[in-house]
Amino acid sequence: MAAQSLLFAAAAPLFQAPASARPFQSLRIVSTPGGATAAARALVVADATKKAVAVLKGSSQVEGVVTLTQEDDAGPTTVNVRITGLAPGLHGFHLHEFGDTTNGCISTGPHFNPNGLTHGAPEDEVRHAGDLGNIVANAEGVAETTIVDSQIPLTGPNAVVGRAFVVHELEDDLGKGGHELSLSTGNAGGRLACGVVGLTPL
Ligand SMILES: [Cu+2]
Ligand SMILES: [Zn+2]
Repeated sequence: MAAQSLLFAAAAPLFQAPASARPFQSLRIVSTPGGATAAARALVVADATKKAVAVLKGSSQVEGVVTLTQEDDAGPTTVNVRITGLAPGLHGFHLHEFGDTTNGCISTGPHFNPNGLTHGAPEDEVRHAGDLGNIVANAEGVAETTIVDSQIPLTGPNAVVGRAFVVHELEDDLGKGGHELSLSTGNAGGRLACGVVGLTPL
């Protein structure tokens, strides 16, 4: 009887088995010899969590640590930020193109922009991939936040490992300030501290 169900399930066109054939039971028989388990295991391997860290330093007293976690290759990256020594208020926070600090944070180049778009807010369709908006420092000069973003993966062609985070002196106007720099940098002013993104153990 089991062999009959198996034959039927294999021969029947998908989704067209009559209700009386109890398709769910047939399906269970077909996938019992380890097929589903093997597929699940393959999925886990492909989607292994990746983690990275950037230690931010600069010429001022501003410093911080940024950790990035991506649980699966197609999913968003969670960015945990803790930066100290800031003036209270908003500060532009971006992922810049290069992981080069030869000449300080200026060597990290422009905002990471693999799609050749103009500067914007993190929620805008038209934005640099590196546009993470502003972080807010409290009265003690500490900015602590968690950002979830889909444009800064740790794997694939647009991976940000080897690039750098920069925290700025001023508020990022998110491309809407009308300044000549609004559509390239958000007019966020000087670069207070920066750090190169590198892989770290989970
Ligand atoms: Cu920047
Ligand atoms: Zn930008």
